[in-house]
Amino acid sequence: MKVPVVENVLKLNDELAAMNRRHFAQHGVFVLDLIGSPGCGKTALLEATLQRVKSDLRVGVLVGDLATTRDADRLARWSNQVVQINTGKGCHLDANQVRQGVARLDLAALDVLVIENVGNLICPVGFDLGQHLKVGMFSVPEGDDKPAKHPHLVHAASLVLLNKTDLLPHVPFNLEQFREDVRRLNADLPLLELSVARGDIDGWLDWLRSQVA
Ligand SMILES: Nc1nc2c(ncn2[C@@H]2O[C@H](COP(=O)(O)OP(=O)(O)O)[C@@H](O)[C@H]2O)c(=O)[nH]1
Ligand SMILES: [Mg+2]
Repeated sequence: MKVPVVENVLKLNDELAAMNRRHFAQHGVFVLDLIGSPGCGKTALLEATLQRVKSDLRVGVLVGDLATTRDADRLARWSNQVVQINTGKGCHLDANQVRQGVARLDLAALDVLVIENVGNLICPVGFDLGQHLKVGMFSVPEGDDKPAKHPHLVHAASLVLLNKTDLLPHVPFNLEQFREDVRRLNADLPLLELSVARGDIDGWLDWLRSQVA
């Protein structure tokens, strides 16, 4: 019987996620799991966030990628609380990897921890990491149909971001359709439209501050 094996793996992950969640609560750290395609701008958003919130929020980042420390190197210019996790062939982070990554951080020095998951709209959705909320991130060049084609992310998320709105005049993208699909899948879900490239991320920063408060 294969099914019990799969259930056991997920059960173990859930137990470790619950442990992570207790650990975060003990230190009063608010934790987000940021999920989006490769290249949608997750690291760019976090780089901008670290620069903009420096004075009022202490933000750390755990960043997952199959290979390289390139994202961590970019982020480490703005915070000394950054850890890269390389997953090899793994298409998502799991609670045990997060547990190991968090051991390298000083949680007492943080208000917020953002986990930048491996770029993928599918695999990360089903894995609890111990986060408080999942954030789904899309971007204009991916096309307006991505929420409709990845409904599980939209269901699981507490916030949806649409990045690269600066490209709206240059690529075919039906913004009304995108908004309508998100609304249809998860009626009360907040949707923030951003352009990290233009520094247009105020809505995100306000949301982040309100969640921590
Ligand atoms: N035009 C445009 N490009 C962006 C924006 N945000 C990020 N990028 C670019 O998108 C590419 C991927 O960004 P990155 O942060 O590495 O994405 P990640 O893979 O989701 O972490 C980089 O070349 C960024 O400069 C944006 O708002 N507009
Ligand atoms: Mg990245």
